[in-house]
This record gives sequence, structure tokens and C-alpha cells, in this order.
Amino acid sequence: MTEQILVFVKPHAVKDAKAFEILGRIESYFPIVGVKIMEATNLLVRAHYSEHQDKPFFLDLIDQLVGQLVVAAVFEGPEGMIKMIREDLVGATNPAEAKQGTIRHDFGEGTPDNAIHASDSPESARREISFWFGSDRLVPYRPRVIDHVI
Ligand code: 3AN
Repeated sequence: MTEQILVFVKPHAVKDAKAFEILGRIESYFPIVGVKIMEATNLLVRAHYSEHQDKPFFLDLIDQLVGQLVVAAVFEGPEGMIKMIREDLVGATNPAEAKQGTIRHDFGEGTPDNAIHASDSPESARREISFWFGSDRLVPYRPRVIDHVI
């Protein structure tokens, strides 16, 4: 069984030219099977964060994204990948509480500007990939094997 995860680099980190440095940290562990730079639309962002619509920070969260550039990506890997990415690479929601060496510790500025979104379960990932990538074709996953040098 493999898992996929949807991540997007948040606008403040894209503006700071950190998008591919951030994605590169994940790519050094798992293959990337889709990536795009795009403007986040109101509809997409509201659908993506619909579970937070009653939270006091919802409007801040939406405002920070709508009309801004984000870099969205999908990674694929073995079962357990999502947990590993969120716990070991992404870090706690609040950058001030994120462990040293995690993406949110190193690139986050606060909430909601915490550098990256990463799906929290295979079910969320499926839902979020359908929002962000729609019918775009993802590249088929192949386990990474470097067996020769050209
Ligand atoms: P995570 O992204 O770590 O799964 P969630 O799902 O609890 O965290 O929160 C979704 C997003 O909402 C976070 N990435 C963050 O940008 C924002 N957020 C969470 N808590 C707050 C808060 N107290 N104030 C402002 N924004 C917040």
C-alpha cells in the first residue's frame, strides 16, 4: 500500500523564494508525483479549509491565501509517509512550538503563516488532491532506484 500527501507552500514562503527549498526537504525522502504554481482562489481555499469555518482564525486563514501564489505538490511513498512527513519534516502548527530542524521551525513566521500545509491522513489527502489537482494527471509512482550513472 502506498500513500499520497498534498502539500502547498504558503504565500509568504513563496514570496521569500523558499518554495523549492521547502519541497526539496520532502523530496529527499519521497518522490514528487505532481507540482504546480498557482493562484489560490476563494472557492478552493474555502473548500480546503471548510472544517475550520467556525474557528475564530478562519477569515485570517482565507485572507492569507486568496489571490496569492502557492506551490502545491503531491508526494507518494509507503504507508506511514504522511505521519513521518508531518511529525519529522513539517513540525507543529505553531512555528514557535515546532522542533528545531523542521520546516515550520525554519521557515514559519507564525499562524497562519506557517510555511506549509500538509494533509493529515490518507482520506484528507485524497480529498485535497482532488481540490488542488482536479483531473490533472499525476506522474505514476515508481520506487526510486539509482542503479547507474550515465
Ligand atoms: P495543521 O496545518 O498543522 O494540520 P490545523 O489543521 O489545526 O493545523 O490548522 C490549519 C491551518 O490553520 C494551520 N496551518 C494554520 O495556518 C492555521 N491556524 C491554526 N491555528 C491557528 C490560530 N490559532 N491562528 C491562526 N491560524 C491558525
